Amino acid sequence: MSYETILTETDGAVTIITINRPKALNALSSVVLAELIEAFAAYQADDSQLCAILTGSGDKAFAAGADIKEMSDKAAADFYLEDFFGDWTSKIVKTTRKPWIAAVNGFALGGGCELAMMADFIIASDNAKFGQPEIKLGVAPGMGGSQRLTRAIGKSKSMEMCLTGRMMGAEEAERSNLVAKVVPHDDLIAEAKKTAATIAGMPPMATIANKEMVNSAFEMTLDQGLIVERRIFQILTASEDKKEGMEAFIEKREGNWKGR
Ligand code: CO8
Repeated sequence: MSYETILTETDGAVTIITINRPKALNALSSVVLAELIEAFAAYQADDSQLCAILTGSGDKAFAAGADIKEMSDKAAADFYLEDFFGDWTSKIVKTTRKPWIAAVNGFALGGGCELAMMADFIIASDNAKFGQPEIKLGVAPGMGGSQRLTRAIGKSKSMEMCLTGRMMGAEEAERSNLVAKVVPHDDLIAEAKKTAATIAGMPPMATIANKEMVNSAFEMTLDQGLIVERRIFQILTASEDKKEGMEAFIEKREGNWKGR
């Protein structure tokens, strides 16, 4: 499959999707969104692919936000009637049940920060910079920044970030629980691939189940979430991979996963 604004490749069971508009600092246009929807659907549909990485091309940016040039002349009615950028959550986050990692290689601003936060977790290079600078454009986050950033780093820091539009460096982002880990810039993709390969080596059904459980913590009360967790655990005990995993442990060998 060939795309205009993204690149896709596979490395074993790991899919790598790269936003490829380096001259525009990988700004997120409607075309990028449409192509990412296709690429994530292809990843989800391919049983040989078990973890994905999303990154940006070039050394400077993961994505410097939604494409300001595309938005500048658009009327409010068009944003509303098209439900502009309404598909990120419904057609990527909700439909990608398999895991994916954002490998943030530079600026992740506005929609870029919001896109990184849609991933299951973020690995950042030491030159990554996160921010929600929309206020400086007379607007505000529109792809989940006010919600996901606040859940990730708490009200005080999120409010300060949104109200000042300042950027947060990688070290602060790790300290604030926005990112899972920070690695040297030149090692980013290798480290992300290593982590993705570890995940891809896990029993695939258990991987989806673990993701579903953690995500339910954001949607439910503690009591509801604990029930979801227990029920999914109980369902997994009926899987062939549970039998294999426990036998493999006892026999001191690696598991040979069936994915069911
Ligand atoms: N959109 C379009 N083009 C961009 C964007 C962007 N977000 N960011 C950078 N570019 C382009 C620049 O225009 C420039 O292009 P050209 O060479 O043709 O002039 C090229 O990328 C390089 O950028 P700079 O020369 O500015 O590079 P610098 O190193 O000087 O600065 C910065 C880098 C600090 C990242 C700077 O480019 C910048 O501030 N960019 C904009 C960041 C921003 O404001 N992002 C938020 C955008 S709004 C948003 O994301 C809203 C999301 C929600 C929408 C949902 C609607 C419902």
